[in-house]
Amino acid sequence: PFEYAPAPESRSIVDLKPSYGLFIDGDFVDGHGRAFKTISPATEEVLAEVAEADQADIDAAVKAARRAYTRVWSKMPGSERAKYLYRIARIIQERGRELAVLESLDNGKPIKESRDVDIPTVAAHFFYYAGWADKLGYAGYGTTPVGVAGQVIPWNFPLLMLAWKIAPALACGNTVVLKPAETTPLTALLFAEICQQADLPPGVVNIVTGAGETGRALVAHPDVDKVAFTGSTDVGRAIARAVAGTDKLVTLELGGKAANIVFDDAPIDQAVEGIVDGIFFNQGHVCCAGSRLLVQESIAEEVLERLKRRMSTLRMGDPLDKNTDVGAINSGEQLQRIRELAGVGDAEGAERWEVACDLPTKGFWFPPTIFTGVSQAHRIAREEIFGPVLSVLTFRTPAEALEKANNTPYGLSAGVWTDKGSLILHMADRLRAGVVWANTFNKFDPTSPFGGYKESGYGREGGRHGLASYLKEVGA
Ligand code: TXE
Repeated sequence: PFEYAPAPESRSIVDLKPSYGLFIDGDFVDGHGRAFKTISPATEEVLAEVAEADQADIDAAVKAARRAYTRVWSKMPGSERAKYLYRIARIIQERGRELAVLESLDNGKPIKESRDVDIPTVAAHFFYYAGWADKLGYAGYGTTPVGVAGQVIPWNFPLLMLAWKIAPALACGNTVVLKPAETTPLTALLFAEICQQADLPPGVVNIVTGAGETGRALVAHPDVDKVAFTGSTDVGRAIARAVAGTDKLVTLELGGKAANIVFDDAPIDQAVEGIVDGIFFNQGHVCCAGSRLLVQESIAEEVLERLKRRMSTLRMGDPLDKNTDVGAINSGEQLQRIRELAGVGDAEGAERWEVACDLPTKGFWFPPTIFTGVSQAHRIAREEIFGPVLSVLTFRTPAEALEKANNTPYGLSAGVWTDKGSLILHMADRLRAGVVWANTFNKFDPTSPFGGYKESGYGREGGRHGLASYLKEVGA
């Protein structure tokens, strides 16, 4: 049976306080809303109590951000801003283990992912955008920052989504008010401490915790010039409606239903690794997850057999155990959503196969699962499950693969596995997805833009293109 064995030696490097305030104007202050608890999804243990920002708190945070923008940050030479960003990047590296443990505790993701993927990529974003801060005249997007950015992020990559939002905003001379997701506020609050440690001028970064109401107040605030959101398509739509008719700039990074397309000449073992990584990395809580496997009919049986064998070796359990491959589902609500959609898969006649393992009685868990016999009409082939659930479809020709891959309201990412370079180019040209990976999946780099087509949102984050979201034409 599954035994949950805490790893006290890792846990002890995190200095958890019983309660946390809001980070406004360089200081931690009490919130006026009702404090809420954040728990470890692996054990349901309460980690800390966190303040909720109400309208008055949002007003104070936006005011502080405006003051810092006008008086300090936008006036500072880019080379000076760069120094702060480099300093933040270095502190993130120095405190990397602490950040990784806190991320895994609050989010439920395996420590080897937070330690080896999330935190290094967070640091890389600050290093990368620090390098842009004094070169923006060359970016080709005009040279003026936008002003105060209101940023709302989700719980799947709490610190990485923060870095995607804050690093480019600050490099360009904007100030920010950021709201982390209500289930994962702790690393954003530790980041606030890091801003203090880096002597970042007060008000340049403000962190307001709370749920949807807090987010709604932030994006609607009249003195917020730019809204950046990552989260569900429904909330993205609500935000687009809320800012319609204002002159706020908006970028939205929403859901996905990516196709991972495997042709019969693909290196199969490599493809199987990519399929596993594509859907089980971060428990499938990934907007660009390869949640639809499109496999060429002639090799489908062999791929599925090898895939099941490989899935059986995945270790699920304590997020702080370094051997864990699959951690906990982030919340009870998300677990419920995954269960419901998987149940719809059963009801619609798809065949479920899951890794046999005893699930712990505490915490939120869902085993790595695949559905075969899936047709395009099935809801599990169309809707984002945002969990460790793969829907398998087959195809015969590249044209059929393209038709199926593009048959989705989303368009965030796709993967192509083949030995033929010409086929990769052919597919990449025709896939309606912001990112197309070839013979790999889920690779992120600060130099590369990321963003969606269709209902996956608009605007790009990362790379030179990510600067466009935080700069405007002079005089505009
Ligand atoms: O998202 P929400 P949830 C998808 C995924 C998941 C589903 C629901 O399919 O199952 O969304 O997740 C804040 N105005 N993705 O409910 O509600 C909220 O507090 C302003 C894909 O967690 O969109 C949080 O900080 N903000 C996705 C953030 O929005 C509001 C990542 C995201 O929460 C708000 C997450 C409002 N009216 C979920 N309502 C991706 N693209 O990676 C909520 N929020």
